[in-house]
Amino acid sequence: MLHPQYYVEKAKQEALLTRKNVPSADYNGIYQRYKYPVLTREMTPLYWRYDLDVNTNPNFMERLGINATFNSGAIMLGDKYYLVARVEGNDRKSFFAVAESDNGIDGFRFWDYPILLPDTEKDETNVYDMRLTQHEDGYIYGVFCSESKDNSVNDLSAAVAAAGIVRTKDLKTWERLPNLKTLRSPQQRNVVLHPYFVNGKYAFYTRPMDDFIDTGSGGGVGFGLCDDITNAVIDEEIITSKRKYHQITEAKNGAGAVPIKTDKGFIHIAHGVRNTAAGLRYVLYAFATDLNDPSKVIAEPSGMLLGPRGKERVGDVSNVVFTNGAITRPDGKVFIYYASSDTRLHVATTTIEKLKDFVFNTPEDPGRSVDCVRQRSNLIRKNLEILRREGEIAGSDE
Ligand code: M1P
Repeated sequence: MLHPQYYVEKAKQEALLTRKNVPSADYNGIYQRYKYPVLTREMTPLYWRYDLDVNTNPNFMERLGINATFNSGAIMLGDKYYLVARVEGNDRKSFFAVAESDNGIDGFRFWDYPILLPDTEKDETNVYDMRLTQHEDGYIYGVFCSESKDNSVNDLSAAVAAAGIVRTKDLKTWERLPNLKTLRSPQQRNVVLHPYFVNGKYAFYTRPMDDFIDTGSGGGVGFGLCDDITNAVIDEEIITSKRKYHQITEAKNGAGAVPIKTDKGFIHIAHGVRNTAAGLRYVLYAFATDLNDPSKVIAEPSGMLLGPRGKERVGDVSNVVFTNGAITRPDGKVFIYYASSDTRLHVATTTIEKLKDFVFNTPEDPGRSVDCVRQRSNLIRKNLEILRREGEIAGSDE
């Protein structure tokens, strides 16, 4: 016999899991946001949270609550869409869990069990933000943040972030490899494995950091090569997409989704962070790197690609959007999975053609207000001429 409340909660959850997602009313021509999140904590199975035994849980209480489902790696295998989500328990520890959908915009259901990573890093306390790379060597790699307490200083909150590496062929059996070593950077987060060999080596986008939160002298998104992924060591990182004063990357930035290959270059969807009186504000931005030299930025459109809007602004860590996964379908449609405020996961859809148009045809940030006004005035002048010509407005120029 099950507790009567089980059936109430089950019905509520089933309504949520079977709800059709619909495009939101927002328009920008670049991507289509969707109205409902694709993953929320309420979508995690009841049997992850409740003890269903009426003898040991007569009040039908959540015993192991789930606080959030967010920053997901994403991959398409066959005709199914898979997310490897960051799931955070009420105990603040994150773990990974696979959710599967037939269409990528709704109907995501978690597999029965979360991923139990091989326990090879004994000091590791927390894991999060897995990027899934389908590498040309035949493996699917998961690169994630592996966080441990920093015992070298007398500070209870001090932590060390490193890049953990696992690999799989089916998202079910995971082989853990040693954490990435970057000889010149004491900490790493937001590390992404490039899907192709570069000069015969494995190539990683890194994020050199002096400290757990502050990137300090780290100049932006790094890039480094390593010979052997089973013992990955990078001795030199060069900076690709740079942090810039008074731009959206001023405080820090980090690689996000695995770069998307196009005929004009690799398109990257990353995050940029600025500091405000209300704390850090995270937005998504895009840039492109060269097909032959994926460390070289060849286009960087001005400003953000996607920022927190409406309800997305509020959550456990408010004013944040963050991505670590996108799926490119064979037909060129792109699904960008982004989390809002470290609380729930959303999808925005676009195409390779639109991303190319955005990245290569949007002007760069000129860096100063006066130049931004000139840039915008040129656009306005051109548009007013068009509107006059089309009879939308009357009068002559000036
Ligand atoms: O809280 C916002 C994000 O903060 C971190 O990103 P970064 O290393 O760039 O500061 C990550 O912990 C990420 O998970 C989180 O969403």
